[in-house]
Amino acid sequence: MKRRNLLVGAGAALAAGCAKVAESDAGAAVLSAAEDWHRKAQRLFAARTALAKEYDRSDLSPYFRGNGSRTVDTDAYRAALAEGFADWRLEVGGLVRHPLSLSLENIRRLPQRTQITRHDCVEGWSAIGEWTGPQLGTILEGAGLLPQAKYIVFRCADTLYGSRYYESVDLIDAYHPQTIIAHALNGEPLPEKNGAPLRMRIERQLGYKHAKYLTGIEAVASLDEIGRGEGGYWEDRGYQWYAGV
Ligand SMILES: Nc1nc2c(c(=O)[nH]1)N[C@H]1C(S)=C(S)[C@@H](COP(=O)(O)O)O[C@H]1N2
Ligand SMILES: [Mo]
Repeated sequence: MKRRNLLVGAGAALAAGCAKVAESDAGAAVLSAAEDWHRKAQRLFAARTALAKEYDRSDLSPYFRGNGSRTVDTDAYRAALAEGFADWRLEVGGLVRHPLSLSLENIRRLPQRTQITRHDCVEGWSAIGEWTGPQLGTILEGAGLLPQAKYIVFRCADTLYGSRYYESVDLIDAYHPQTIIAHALNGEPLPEKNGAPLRMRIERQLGYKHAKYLTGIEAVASLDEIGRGEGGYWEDRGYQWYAGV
């Protein structure tokens, strides 16, 4: 009761204050600018959290091509592939309370999401595939992000023209419900060319954001010190960091 009275009192004082500010032209301008900003922020947030279109099984592309790296050219990867990735680990670290080291079995036992989406590559081709895996959000919850964490970096096993592939997203995309760590394509374990054993699906963005051959997930406060500092392999070579589709 006391608390409520306090709140009502504060609200009334605030309303009175606002009415006074609004009396002056400058005050009214500030208030309407604030409302405008709030409306724009709201619209932007709604746009960023909206779901990508999901398709039916009848829409599946008969063949989902492999692009960029189609394998990892190391003896360790060939050995891992031969033994069905029994020892593959996904390391989750950086600005987290509880660093994790997850096996494929751990990842398959988490709650799963399956989604049929269209992949769009900047090179001008698209393909529709069905992806299955846990939401990245579930794993981040388990690891416990520290308040300083602003971006999630995806580490990959492959090198392209001599540099390690990597990618990153902000926390809106990290917690987007369709952002999953896929271990299956069209109901089968992920093929080698499509990033076996694990690859990201970042459904609101272009193909190059979807890191394949995933080995690590790292929470960071800044992207400046990673790679050449632009947030991803292709971003370091001039592509947009935010590649919305
Ligand atoms: N590790 C890694 N991830 C990668 C790439 C790559 O070369 N290496 N290529 C990217 C690009 S440009 C696209 S279009 C998609 C291709 O995914 P796909 O091979 O399953 O078609 O993976 C993206 N993720
Ligand atoms: Mo691409």
